[in-house]
Amino acid sequence: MKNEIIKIKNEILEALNGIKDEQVLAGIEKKYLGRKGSLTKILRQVADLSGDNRKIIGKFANDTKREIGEKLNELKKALDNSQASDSFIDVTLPGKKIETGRLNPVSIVQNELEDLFKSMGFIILDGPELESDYYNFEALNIPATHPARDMQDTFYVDIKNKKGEYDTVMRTHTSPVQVRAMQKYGAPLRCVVPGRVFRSEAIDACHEHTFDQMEGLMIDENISIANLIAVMKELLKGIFGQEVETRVRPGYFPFVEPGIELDIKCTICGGKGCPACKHSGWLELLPAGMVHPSVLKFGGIDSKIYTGFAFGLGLTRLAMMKYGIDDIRLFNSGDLRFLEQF
Ligand code: FA5
Repeated sequence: MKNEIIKIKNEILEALNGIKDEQVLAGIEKKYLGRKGSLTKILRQVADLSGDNRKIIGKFANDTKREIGEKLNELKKALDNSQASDSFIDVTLPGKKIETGRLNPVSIVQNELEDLFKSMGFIILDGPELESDYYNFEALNIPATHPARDMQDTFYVDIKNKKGEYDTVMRTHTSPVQVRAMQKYGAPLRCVVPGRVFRSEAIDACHEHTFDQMEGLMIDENISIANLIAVMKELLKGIFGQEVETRVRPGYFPFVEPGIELDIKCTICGGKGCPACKHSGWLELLPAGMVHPSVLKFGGIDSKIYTGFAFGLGLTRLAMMKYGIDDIRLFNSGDLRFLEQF
């Protein structure tokens, strides 16, 4: 019987060798030490032995059982510990940084303005960047021979019309959407039109060839310049959240009468003069005026009943002034060191 006990002990020790799984361990325990286990069965048989044999074999069997029990407990603890260390989470470690995209500062001010104008009952419209000469100039009271065309030199596109003329341009401003909107919606009308515009321009700290504007248009009965001034004030208050120093002077645009220019005191230099404001202390930001009757006519609106105002906000320059960006070229640079700051 002693030999049989030794054989089972060796069998158990061999089965436990290199064990890594708690369930396998439980299976071995059951197989040998369970109620019907092989070691348990032998231990039961010890009771049938007689005299000294029973004493000696009994002691040997009990020692073996204790030894195996201790070994099993040791292994259980080791397995528990290794599993605990595998699933341990150190909550004091810094988290993994999740990279998120960011909005360009122009998009940020655009979104803020869209919300503001929506709250005043304006709709948000879009227009084509590749525009016809008709909407970009003609319908805005700027015929082909008009000297005002020189104010906005653009990129003409190599597409000819049926008469063999080049009549497609990259739009120089968002104003072409004025007549498009009038033709589509009629009067009364309140809309703003954010978008990209293009000019063949000498580039410097405040002039880009590709920049953003936001057109504003309000047409109704009895609209006056007082309505325009009120909306301009709301616009600046909404973006800057405080009074900013501005000046208004007369401005000439063939599609408004009268026309005004609203300039903002340069927030970069505080009005002392710097490259961002062409050393003048002021930046042209928001030209505007009362819609010219001829433009209303192009839009199919009766100028005897309706009047309206329009403005053409320089959105990129507004973002410069709001965030203290001293060079407009940064916006299109694609430089992440700049873009990641917003
Ligand atoms: C216009 O584009 C007119 N369409 C604005 C308008 C609309 C007047 C409705 C009256 C009624 P202007 O060329 O001044 O106007 O441009 C408007 C604004 O765009 C400027 O005040 C300025 O803030 C911005 N802007 C003009 N040129 C550039 C440029 N090259 N780079 C960056 N911003 C510019």
